[in-house]
Amino acid sequence: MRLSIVVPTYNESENIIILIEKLTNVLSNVAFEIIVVDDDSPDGTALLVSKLNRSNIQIIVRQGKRGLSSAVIEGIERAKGEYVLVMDADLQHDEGIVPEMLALLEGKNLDIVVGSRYAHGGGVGEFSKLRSKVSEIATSLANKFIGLTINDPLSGFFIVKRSYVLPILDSLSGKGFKILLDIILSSSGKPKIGEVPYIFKTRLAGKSKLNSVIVLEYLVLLLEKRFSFSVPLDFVSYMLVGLFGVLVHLAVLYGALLIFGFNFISAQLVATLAAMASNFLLNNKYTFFQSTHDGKAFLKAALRFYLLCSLGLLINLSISTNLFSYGIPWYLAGFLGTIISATWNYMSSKLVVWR
Ligand SMILES: Nc1nc2c(ncn2[C@@H]2O[C@H](COP(=O)(O)OP(=O)(O)O)[C@@H](O)[C@H]2O)c(=O)[nH]1
Ligand SMILES: [Mg+2]
Repeated sequence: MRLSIVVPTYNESENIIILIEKLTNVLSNVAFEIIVVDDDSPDGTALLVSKLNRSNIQIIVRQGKRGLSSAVIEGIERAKGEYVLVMDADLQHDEGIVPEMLALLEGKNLDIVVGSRYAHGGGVGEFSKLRSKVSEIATSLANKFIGLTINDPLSGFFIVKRSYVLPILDSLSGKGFKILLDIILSSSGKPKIGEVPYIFKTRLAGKSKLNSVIVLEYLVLLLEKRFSFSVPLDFVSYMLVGLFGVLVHLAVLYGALLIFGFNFISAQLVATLAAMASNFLLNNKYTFFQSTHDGKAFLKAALRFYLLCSLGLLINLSISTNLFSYGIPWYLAGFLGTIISATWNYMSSKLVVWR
């Protein structure tokens, strides 16, 4: 088979069938298969595809929303074609250029051909100002940081030779949205890359799953690849949220003491509760966005979070006061107590609150 098409989906029931029809039309001369990798979308995307009952369409259903890059990797593992095309389900990528991409790849014997929004003749359609800016900065960062010279290293629309990507599948980070960059950065040599311009279309149905966490994911990916280390992204996010919590704490402490005239211990108590609230809300929205709680579960989760963090506070107090009483200097005792309780909070949040 010449081409395997990997399509990651999350709640794309309004788009996926249209995409399959469009691909089938445009690829009438190509032997291809489609591999849909769905994270058990609540809107029934997977069921819809399996009802088509076509022999050249496979569907992988994974439990829980596990992320775009890792979905693409699972799809590539399953692919049998000589080339693998990765594209979104939401019709924003122009299937019309696929034959041209394939011809370029075969004609020039390249490793990767990218559908490019930023090559001459391409465009981003109706991106919001903010998103254009973020996309522009992220692109130039990738080029500077890594020494790439392609116009759109963050594209989610590309063809790669399967024999090129197979040996590096295990070294991919699998985090976030930036699978192409991940592939390029994980190769040992420089891949031979071509680009075909296209205009990124506006999403007509369904919602974008992009949120601000991906900016953080992106930076972590760059750092990881540049310096070859690995940190769990949610840990970085948790600690940033915690630092912000300290600011909230100090601000509320200030207000309670100096504006509302509380005594110190009540002011400190109110500030602690406020910081925990801020930590809970931000972690719920960003750090653990893949298992966010809302509705009834929200209150239950908040209660658990408060209990576990209070326990963290007790651990902090008992460790630091003990260390201090053994003659360890105050800053070291305070620091160690804080680190240990922060780790406790992180582990218990991850394992209990946002399991
Ligand atoms: N399997 C899977 N697919 C995802 C996930 N997040 C996004 N997608 C799919 O990845 C593609 C790109 O996502 P989209 O939200 O449109 O990103 P945007 O175009 O950058 O706004 C779409 O086909 C989504 O359905 C995920 O967590 N798991
Ligand atoms: Mg999209």
